[in-house]
Order: sequence, then C-alpha cells, then structure tokens
Amino acid sequence: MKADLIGRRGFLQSVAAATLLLGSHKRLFAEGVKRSFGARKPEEVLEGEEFHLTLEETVVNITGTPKVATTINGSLPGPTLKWREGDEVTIHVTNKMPESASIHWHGIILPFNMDGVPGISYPGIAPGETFTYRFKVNQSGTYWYHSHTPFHEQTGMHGSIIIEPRESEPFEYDRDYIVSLSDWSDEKPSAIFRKLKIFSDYYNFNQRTVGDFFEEVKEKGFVEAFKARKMWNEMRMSDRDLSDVTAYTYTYLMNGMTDSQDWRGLFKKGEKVRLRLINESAMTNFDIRIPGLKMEVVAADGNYVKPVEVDEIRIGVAETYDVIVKPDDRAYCIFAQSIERSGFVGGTLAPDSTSKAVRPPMDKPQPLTMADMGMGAYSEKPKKMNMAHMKMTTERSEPKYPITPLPIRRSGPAVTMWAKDPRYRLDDPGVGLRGNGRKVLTYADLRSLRSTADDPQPDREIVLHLTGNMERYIWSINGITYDESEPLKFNYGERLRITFVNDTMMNHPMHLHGMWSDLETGDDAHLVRKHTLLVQPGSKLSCRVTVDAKGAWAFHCHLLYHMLGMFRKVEVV
Ligand SMILES: [Cu+2]
Repeated sequence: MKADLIGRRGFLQSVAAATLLLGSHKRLFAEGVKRSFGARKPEEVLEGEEFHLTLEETVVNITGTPKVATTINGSLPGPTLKWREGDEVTIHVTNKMPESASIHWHGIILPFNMDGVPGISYPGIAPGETFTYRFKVNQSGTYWYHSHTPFHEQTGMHGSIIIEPRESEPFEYDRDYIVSLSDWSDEKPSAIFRKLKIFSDYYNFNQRTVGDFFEEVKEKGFVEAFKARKMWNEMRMSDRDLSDVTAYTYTYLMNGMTDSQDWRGLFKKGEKVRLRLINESAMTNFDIRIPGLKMEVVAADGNYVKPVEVDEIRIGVAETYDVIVKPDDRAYCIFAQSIERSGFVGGTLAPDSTSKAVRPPMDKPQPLTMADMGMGAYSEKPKKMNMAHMKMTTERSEPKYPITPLPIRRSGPAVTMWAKDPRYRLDDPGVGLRGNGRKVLTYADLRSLRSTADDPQPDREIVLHLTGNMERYIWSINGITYDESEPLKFNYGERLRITFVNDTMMNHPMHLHGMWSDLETGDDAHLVRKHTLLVQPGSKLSCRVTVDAKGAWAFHCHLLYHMLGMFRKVEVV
C-alpha cells in the first residue's frame, strides 16, 4: 500500500505545472464568486512599518488539477513580512472573500484585541471589510502568521514573519533563507474533516497487516507476538496511528513549492547559511535534515538558545527553529519527511542554479511503544547529562506547587483513554526518530541564551490533560470539548505552571496566545521561551507562564482538525 501511495504522489508531482497559472476552467467560476488566477510570483517580502494584505480566493494548480485556494496578496504562502524590533507596525487586512476571515500573528506578544482570533479577540473581518492592526513590535526573530478562521489556513492562508533585532545577534551568517513547510490538499478541508469523523484512520495507509503479524512471529515467537497484538486490540488502538492526515491527500510544500519544483537556496563557497525553519502546516509534524550537513540550532520559536549541533529536527506544527549550516561547495538536499513517513518535500541548497540534490529515501515508520501509550518510561539508554537535567527526565524530584483543581471528565464521548503512567520524556527524540544513528534535537538540548535564574518560581499549577476519542474523532482537554468548557482563569501578575499530560497517541503542538511559555527542561537557569510546545504521546511536559497580558486569549492544539475541541479560552483577570 505504501509503495502505491508513493507511486501515486510521484506521478502527481511529475504532472504538476511549474506555475500556478492556468487556462479557463468554467466550473470554478460557476458559483458567481470573483476569483483571480494565481501566477507563481517570486517570493514576496514586504518591509517597513505599514502593510496592506488582501485576503482573496485564487485558483491554483499544485497537483495538476486547478483548485481554489485562500490566499494573501494572491500568493501561497502569503508574503513574508519583515518588521523591526521596537517599531510600531500598521497592517491593513482587506477581506475580499465571500465569507468572514481573520489573520492571527503567531507568537507575537501584543494587545489581545490585535491578536486576530474570531470570537475571542474580535468578531473577525467581514466580507468587503478592512481591519487595521496596529501594535508595537517588542521581540525579534522568526515567526509566522495565519488565518484563525477554521479551514482557511489549510487552503493557503499563512506566511512568514522576520523581525530584525535592534541589537546585533549572537551569531554570524552570510545568507538568510526562510524554509517554510506546509501541507496542501486538493480536497476541501470540510471534506477531510467529514472523512475523519466517519473513519478516523481514513488517511492512514500504514496499519498493520497479517503479513506484519507473521514477521513479528518470526522475530518474537507466536506467544509474544500474539500477546502484544492482543494488548493493542484490547485498548482498541493501533501502534501505527501516527498522523490523522497523510500524503494520501497532502502534497507537502517548501516555500510553496512541491518536491519536483525543488525550491533552492544559493550560496557561495565558504558562506555560512542561516535557515529559518517554520512549520506552517495545518496538520503535519515534519522531521527535517540536510544529509551531509550539521545544523547548528541558534533559536527556537524566535528566541536565542545556546547553540547546539544536530543532524535532525522534529518540527511540530507552528514551531520555528533557526539553524546555521556551513555547506561545502556542492548541492545538498533539505529533506522534510512527515512524521508518519507517508511523504516528503525536499529543496536544494546549492552553489549554482542547476545542480539538483538527490533525495534520501524516507525512513521506515516506527510503531508506537508502550511509553507512547503513557505506560512508563522511554527506554533508550540515557545519554550523558547533568544532574539538573536528570531530574526532569527521570522525575526523581519534580517540583511541587499548589495545584488548582479544574473541571475534568474521566469518561464520556470526548475521552476514551487515560495515560496510566505518563512521564517527562524531554530527551526522547520521539517515535520514528529513536535509534536512527543521527543526533536528533530534543527539548532536553534546548537552553535559552539568556539567564532565567532570577525568574520567579510558580505561584500555582494547573494540569491540562490532552484527551480524545479517536473512534469518533473528538478532541478535548480534561475530557471536555471547547463548546462545553468554561474559560481558564489566569490571574494578572502571577507566575503560573502549566503541566500537560498527553493521554492520546498523537503529538499535540500546544499554543498559548499572548504570553510566553517557558519550557521546563530541568535547568531553571535557562528555561526556553517558546510559543508552541510539542507534547509527545503518553508524556508529560511543563512550562511556566508569566501572566503579563490582560484580556481574553486562545489556548489550543495547533493541529487544525483537533483545534475545534482541543481548545480553551483564557481570561486574564
Ligand atoms: Cu492535537
């Protein structure tokens, strides 16, 4: 099945047009909506203090079939916005679509009424209207922006943000490229969602077969193989369930280009290249590597970290990493494979505009382990680590703060499983990346460059269980979906500890708007400042939040089709 799938993708990509431009397609215009044809534009960068963005429907051709995308200034992804730390920016966003729309500035610290979440920050932008955002830029680094109106993000409404710092950066480079990743589908997002509601494994072509079972019998003997299967079956779960939506419907894009269109970044011999990796996908967690090159990670989610050299990075939906590479005088492939290994997109880093880098084969998918099911420790040998670090990875002396009880439902339609023994697994590269012989970045490797030793200790803690019902494709927090939930109350001025317990078998990228999430890595002197935390299946993860922004904020899983249920409104009072 997998081979067929890749064959099909390969075919689609080979017929994909090199541009988005296409001829007349009457059917697409039958609904009486004015749509423009999108021509492949050069990557557009808008710079300064005042910006004009237009949201509209554009006909694009990514797989060989013309489809309607929701675009910003007619391109997919939208233009890159270049701001300067300390400036006040004004952004006029005009909605030329037949329905309400929105733009949210992901990871940007700003007043809540500029955050762009319909129903929380503002009513959204009505058809024909222009909404003007105005705020002071108080940070620097690599970020992105996207629609917060369900489904517009999936059809193209996202773009990158670069914020130039006022002070010089703690590293040097000669070239600066954005590498944004996204997942395009010719299917309508509503159709994808409907299919998932009917069969949650609709797009999962990686389920076990009878053949797999006999392979296991060969390896482990019948009794062990049978026991393992029986256990999974009793839990009504599959250890191959790594992503809900896969390359069966998705074409993965790098800076809006397919693998065969081969986005390329040029460099001259001896140059250091900065790559700003941004996961702008709706649903896809990617694993990125550049075979033959080490990546020096210098920033995470826009904030400087102590440089760490790695071969591979798992980038959760909405996360950003800045890396510096030192290529030799030849072509390299920037290779991003989806977490469940159904597909990939590559680009080329090269000294000239002709040589194309060979794509490595995709890795085999790894099945989930018992640790991923929340049943105990991740069992790979611990690497050398300092004692502070040891604390968080083994949980020997987890800090304790007063826990504020929250409403919780341990049974019901929105929850089918609880992790029995969830653990902190900061040094676990995660399913698919374990024992692959490459140095994979883990959260345990991240240390903020600035000291956080003087940051206050938490006043209290809340625990959020990430829960769901896979069979009915319902996602929830503490067993309660968003529409049935009460807002979370944060107290202005407090230091709050938030602990996530992932009771599901999926990675959930959790995103708190308006305030930073200082990730606990076991080293309190260098907490990493992030906006999105990828919480591994069956694991725990904690962060600290200085509640310094009044108003109403969104707090949710960034996987688009999870967001409807796995969402909370936060009120800072
Ligand atoms: Cu999720």
